[in-house]
Amino acid sequence: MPKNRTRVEPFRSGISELSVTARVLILVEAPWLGKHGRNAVSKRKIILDCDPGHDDAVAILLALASPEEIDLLGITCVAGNVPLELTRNNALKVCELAGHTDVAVYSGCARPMVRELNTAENVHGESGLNLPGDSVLPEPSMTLRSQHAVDYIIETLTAEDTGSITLCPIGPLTNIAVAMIQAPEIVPRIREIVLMGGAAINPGNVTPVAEFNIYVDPHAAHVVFSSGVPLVMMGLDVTHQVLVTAERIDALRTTGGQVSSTVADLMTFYCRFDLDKYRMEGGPLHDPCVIAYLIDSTLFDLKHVNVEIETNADLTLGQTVADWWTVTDRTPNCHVAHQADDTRFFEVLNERLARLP
Ligand SMILES: [Ca+2]
Repeated sequence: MPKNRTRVEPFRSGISELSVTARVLILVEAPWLGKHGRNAVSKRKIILDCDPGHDDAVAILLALASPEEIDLLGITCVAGNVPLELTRNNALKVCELAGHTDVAVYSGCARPMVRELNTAENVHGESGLNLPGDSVLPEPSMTLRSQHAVDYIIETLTAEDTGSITLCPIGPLTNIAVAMIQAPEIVPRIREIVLMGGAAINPGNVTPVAEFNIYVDPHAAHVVFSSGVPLVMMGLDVTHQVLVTAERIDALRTTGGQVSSTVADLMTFYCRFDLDKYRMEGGPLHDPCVIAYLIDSTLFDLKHVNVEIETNADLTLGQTVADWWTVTDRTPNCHVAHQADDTRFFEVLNERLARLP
């Protein structure tokens, strides 16, 4: 086994020796098993914190299509790919597209903690969710909940059992960090944070070393990465392995219903940027990696390392500095995904999206 594959393999080989009954008992009863051994069988209560965004839209749809593994308590929106007024409206549009008009959607922070907001209309279009020809999805009839996203996150973590809620940020980390600052008592109540952001061994995508979500609010990222909460990082290391090629867009269009077809259209718009700018064979489907990991953690290989956020230096602002080879004595704080099974990822995605209308 390669040295850098540190996901709980020793344990898995251990349970393979046991009877089926014993394995079932362990999976159901044993809290010491740890989250990585349980992901495939335990349903997670999650709050999805997002800035839609094409890949955010796919992540929302994938979560809504996966009720066996994911209990989506609420969607919280933050400024990121486009300003907050657009990200929150796009979240409503996506829920409505899926026919899930009962989802609770909350509006959060309109700007990063310290820096001015940087947006990405060059990738996502002026609306944040443009379709080919710069058309957009219909305006939603759903409305936002009146509570602020940060208050919702705090209230939910306080009300639910300790260790029962997984936070899934797929935009800048502002809402999560502000919640941690406003109510530090929630921090030990969080089961885990599975986030899209950063790059451990890959180059950056907005600066030579920084990934967009972390770069937009590096101070918030610092709060989260130094919080002590168990972290799983789906960064560019894996998202650049999960590429929406023309063939995969065709597969979406032909296997599912209206939602899959609309996702194919969204991806057609989205991919043009990466094809032009990075000469990739397809657009990286960043945010859905978070949800795919919750559905089936074996889609990814992870390594437990120390990751800290650069907040001071101009040249490397927002870099996720990962101690990949343990050259420091810093304590590992983050499971970094570094290998994705892209073929199986798209099989899961297609199958799930086809469940929607
Ligand atoms: Ca996002």
